[in-house]
Amino acid sequence: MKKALITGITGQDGSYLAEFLLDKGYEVHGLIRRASSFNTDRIDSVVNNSDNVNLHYGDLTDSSNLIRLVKEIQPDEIYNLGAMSHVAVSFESPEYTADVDALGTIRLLEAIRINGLEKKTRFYQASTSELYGEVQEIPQRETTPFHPRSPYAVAKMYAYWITVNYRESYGIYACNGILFNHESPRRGETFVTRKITRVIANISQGLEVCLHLGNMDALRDWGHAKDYVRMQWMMLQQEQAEDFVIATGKQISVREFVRMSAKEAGIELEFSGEEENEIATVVAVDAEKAPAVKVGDVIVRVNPKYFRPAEVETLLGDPSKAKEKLGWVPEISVEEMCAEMVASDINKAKQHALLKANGFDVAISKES
Ligand code: NDP
Ligand code: GDR
Repeated sequence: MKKALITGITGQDGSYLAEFLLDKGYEVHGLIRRASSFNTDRIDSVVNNSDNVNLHYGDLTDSSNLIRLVKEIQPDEIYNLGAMSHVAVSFESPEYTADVDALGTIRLLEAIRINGLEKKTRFYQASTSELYGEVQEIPQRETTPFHPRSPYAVAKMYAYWITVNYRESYGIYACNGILFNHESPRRGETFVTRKITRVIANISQGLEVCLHLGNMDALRDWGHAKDYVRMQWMMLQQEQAEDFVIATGKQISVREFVRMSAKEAGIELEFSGEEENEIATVVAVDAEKAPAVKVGDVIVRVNPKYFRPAEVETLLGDPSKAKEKLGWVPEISVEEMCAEMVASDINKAKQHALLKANGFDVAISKES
């Protein structure tokens, strides 16, 4: 039975990857952080239903912990998905972001080396399209130069190159998946797609009145996390370690994702105004689907507090290498993904609305 260690197992990708590896017959080990409240929601069902998942307390900032865990587990594969993964937050916490995202990667690679596992343990690094930042070429491929635009992306650039360096220096099977944005109903609530589907769902059920966003012109190449974790595993099953771009090859704007999500929830929107004054007004509504919404309601506004000190305006990946060498193609379209996310968030919003209607106190988190 192969053993895999996943950092970031409690996150979006970690939870899908754990399920995927268990299906493949792996013994899965996951690093979890001690928190003041439960932080294992995304993996509770898989942990409760399998004897092959083992959770270990630890942190990417704690070398001795990582060295000991790698020694005890002797993993065949390590997936380094753990990170302070929010680009906007990295401007608030740049040093911590570097510690976790950049140095955390070298700590893990050193744990492999210190334990003499260079020939046994394969290493996957969660690299990112944010490396391209101010894009130098459209679409972006493995050979496109990097120009990171945030403390997060700069930290991930160190992680990218140290992974390449340990492959070249010590012969470790170490590779980077340069993944473009990928989403799902399990996406963190403050990333833009999930914020949109969550707040639109709440608005449709009368729990919130307006969605406040930053730059709606931003263009992203959005795929589904389920498709992308499959590729993370595929990358570790080759003869030679190599880096791959994982993307859909299509892009849409944040505004288009808002329009698509609202339509899924039975709401037709018209956008007007520019930049900080842009709004979206309801022009038609399916009263059965969105009982709390009326024609003429303004349900989307721009709030400059969500603008970033430096923005990544456009990202579009070229996944040809992954297709040619690994036969990987994404199976879930952005439209299907959006529909799945809206349905999931409407389900949650309906539960909250029902509780509220029956006199229970329901606090809707405004953290965004
Ligand atoms: P999430 O934010 O959902 O998950 C991040 C995970 O990292 C969580 O399990 C979190 O734990 C854990 N973590 C955070 N800080 C530490 C730390 N100090 N020590 C140990 N673990 C820590 O991210 P995703 O699942 O979306 O992304 C997975 C990886 O892929 C990340 O590295 C991200 O940067 C990268 N990536 C993501 C893309 C995307 O579009 N989703 C695209 C490209 C790259 P906790 O639950 O306790 O907070
Ligand atoms: P990103 O994702 O920064 O690409 O990083 P995010 O969803 O946060 O932003 C995408 C784009 O939407 C714009 N935007 C907003 N973003 C957020 N979060 N909240 C808003 O209100 C809002 N309004 C507009 C942003 O400015 C941006 O242009 C994600 C993370 O998962 C990273 O870890 C990963 O490496 C990259 O994707 C690829």
